[in-house]
Amino acid sequence: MNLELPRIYPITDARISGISHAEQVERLIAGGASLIQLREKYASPRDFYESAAEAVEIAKPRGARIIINDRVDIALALKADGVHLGQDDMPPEMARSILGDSAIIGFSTHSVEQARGAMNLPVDYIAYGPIFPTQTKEDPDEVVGLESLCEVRDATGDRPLVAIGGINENNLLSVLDTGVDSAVMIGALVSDPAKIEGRMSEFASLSAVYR
Ligand code: TZP
Ligand code: MG
Repeated sequence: MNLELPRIYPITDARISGISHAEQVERLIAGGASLIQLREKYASPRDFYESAAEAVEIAKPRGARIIINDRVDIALALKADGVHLGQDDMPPEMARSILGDSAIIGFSTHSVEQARGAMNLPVDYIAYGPIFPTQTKEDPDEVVGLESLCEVRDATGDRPLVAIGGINENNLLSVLDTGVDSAVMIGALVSDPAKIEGRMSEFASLSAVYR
């Protein structure tokens, strides 16, 4: 469990961007992304499997890693690099036993208590949020804020920690200042499909000072 995370961790969203996961992955990689999560809350498992397969095809030869949101079965079938699980998804211990030691497993937490609890789980990184209000997630948990993020940073030691929720060009540096390993972004990166590559590369250079 010694995962090196890039400072910017994009997640795809086919609804917000209006383009496929594969197209988003292509543009994000062109802008410098090296780790991308595919998140699909509306398509059927079959459609998600098919669109994720296309995205993995794009990412593999370009050396970018793909994490599948929610679906351990799809991650396994596609030999994706890992899975991202929430509090109500399959337990991380079970995902670990299915996917093996080399898979990246990420786990969402929404309170200091949950983040502390995640330290006892076989997960490669802990996600914490929403840090700021977000329009992207339906029925989001309560906003946790930057102060609480600092508390979670202290509580998680050297376990990789990523921040999520409402992160954009105006608050990115304040998030990275807390010492988190990555800022996860959806809307700020993919909501205008014509700007995905440019925004990814802009955020990557803005965050380069934290390397
Ligand atoms: N989990 C907590 S907030 C969130 C998720 C999936 C949505 C983040 O999207 P955005 O557009 O970066 O606020
Ligand atoms: Mg989930």
